Amino acid sequence: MVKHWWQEAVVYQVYPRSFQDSNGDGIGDLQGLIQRLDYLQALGVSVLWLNPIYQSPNDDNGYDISDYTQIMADFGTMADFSALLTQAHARGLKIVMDLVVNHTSDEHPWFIESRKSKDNPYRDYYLWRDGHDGQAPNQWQSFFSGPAWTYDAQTAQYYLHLFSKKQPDLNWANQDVRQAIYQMMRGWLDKGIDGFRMDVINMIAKPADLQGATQLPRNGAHIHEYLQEMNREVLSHYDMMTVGEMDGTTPEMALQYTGFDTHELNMLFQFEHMQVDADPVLGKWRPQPWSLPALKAIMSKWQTALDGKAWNSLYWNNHDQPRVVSRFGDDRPEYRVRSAKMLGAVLHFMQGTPYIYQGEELGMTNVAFPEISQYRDIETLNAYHELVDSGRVTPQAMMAAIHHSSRDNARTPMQWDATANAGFTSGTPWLAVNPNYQEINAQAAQADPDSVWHFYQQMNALRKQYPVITYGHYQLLDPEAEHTWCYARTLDDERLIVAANFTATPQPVPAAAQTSDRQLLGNYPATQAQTLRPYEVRVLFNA
Ligand code: TEU
Ligand code: CA
Repeated sequence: MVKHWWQEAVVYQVYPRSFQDSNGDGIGDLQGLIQRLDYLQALGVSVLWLNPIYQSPNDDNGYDISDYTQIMADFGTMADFSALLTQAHARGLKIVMDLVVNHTSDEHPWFIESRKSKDNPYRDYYLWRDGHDGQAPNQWQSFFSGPAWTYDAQTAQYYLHLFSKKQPDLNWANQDVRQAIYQMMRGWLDKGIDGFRMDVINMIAKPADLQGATQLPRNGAHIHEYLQEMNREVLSHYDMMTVGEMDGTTPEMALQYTGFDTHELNMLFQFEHMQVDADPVLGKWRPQPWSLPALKAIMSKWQTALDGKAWNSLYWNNHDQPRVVSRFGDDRPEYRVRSAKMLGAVLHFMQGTPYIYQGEELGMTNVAFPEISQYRDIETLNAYHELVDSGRVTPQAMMAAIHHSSRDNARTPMQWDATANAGFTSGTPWLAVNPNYQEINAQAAQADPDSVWHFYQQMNALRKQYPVITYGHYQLLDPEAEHTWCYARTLDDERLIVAANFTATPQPVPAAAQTSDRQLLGNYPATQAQTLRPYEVRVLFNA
């Protein structure tokens, strides 16, 4: 069996803007993160993935980079970054940076040059096309609402941007672009970072005939060529981990992108399970009820298809997604802690590397700000204006959808304690704190042995002790059951059974979990009783 350190890791995702402010300006920063490293070490995670911390005008909170070699002034300096790296490594924590190279900011020097003239040496760093009859080159709509092309009067051409118009797409067909990116990557790796999470990396390869294309570009013809080149020129020279963000990939594609012997990436984030509650047309802005058999089928398909050939990344939420306890669990006070633990266990006992998004270990919930003016996320604000101003969605329905789906659900500041602004800042936070911080916060959770925090800590500790948690084969045992999820993991003579109740009503214990196996972990006192209590999870072990 092939084994790598990143298969045995637990990754903790830090959204630096919302993690810890150290200087009272209301924005989280690197010194704040350094202050919290002991907390992360105590939780027992092994890798920190930081959302982008490079220089940026923050049209999309750092995903619009104007200088890849500088730290965003709001977050600190390069000296702060070096201190973070040293202090993290001293605690056994690796650092993974976000790599955003599908696009840059329109304020990046490359784009400032590129837009100057058609014969500028940087012109071909981006994707410029003529319009026809005063119209954009094609009908593509950006992910952040409105056309994916913006007209630039200076040279009378349009440039492509799959995201905001301040995020022009790079032209990966240009080998100078690729070499410049590889050089930048080497710079960070030589500084000592331990890996990259690669933003929308399966969108970098655009079709040769951009104008004629009808579908937004994903998994384009040259994508494997580019990733293999990147691997050859950069990745293979370092002891590092990579995870590609890849919406629109299937397990079959993952075998090529992340196969143990394909020399591309180590892991990818698939999105199929993030779509179980979306409308076919309006997507997340018209949330739909979701079904547990559908969720189980997706996760189980990935488990089975990759086993022995590639490696899953396991996540329930991140900075773009709603909080999992509000989405797949039950965030009412009586069930929040139980359902958050149940979801944690169901995810962490599957095969793959688990990713914890900041605050998930506290059971942090979605937020429901009453006014659109309280939101900061560009995707949310643009969608509100597009759908409400055109009359397609009522303001009430849109606010309800935002409360369910907005990216700001995940971005409210980390809840550290019950003092003003949850201990996140002494100033005014850039995005308001969730009003439930007096009850839900790290200090309270660390003081309570029954908290979600201690449960996550226990899972992290068990992973180090039982190889079956990392390497065991997965088998779904109750595909049809509507309210429970039961699966097995096996490795040599070791077997784990996980049985979970996804509802607030008692459910029969799935047949496979009716054993005398020892309970390794649970969110109720252990019992042989034949019912799973509300949101109960049992992890049973036999060797
Ligand atoms: O997200 C990619 C992406 O596809 C998002 O638009 C996603 O579909 C959406 O947020 C879910 O509603 C990545 C980053 O994670 C995101 O934060 C950035 O805004 C985006 O790329 C552009 O860089
Ligand atoms: Ca700050």
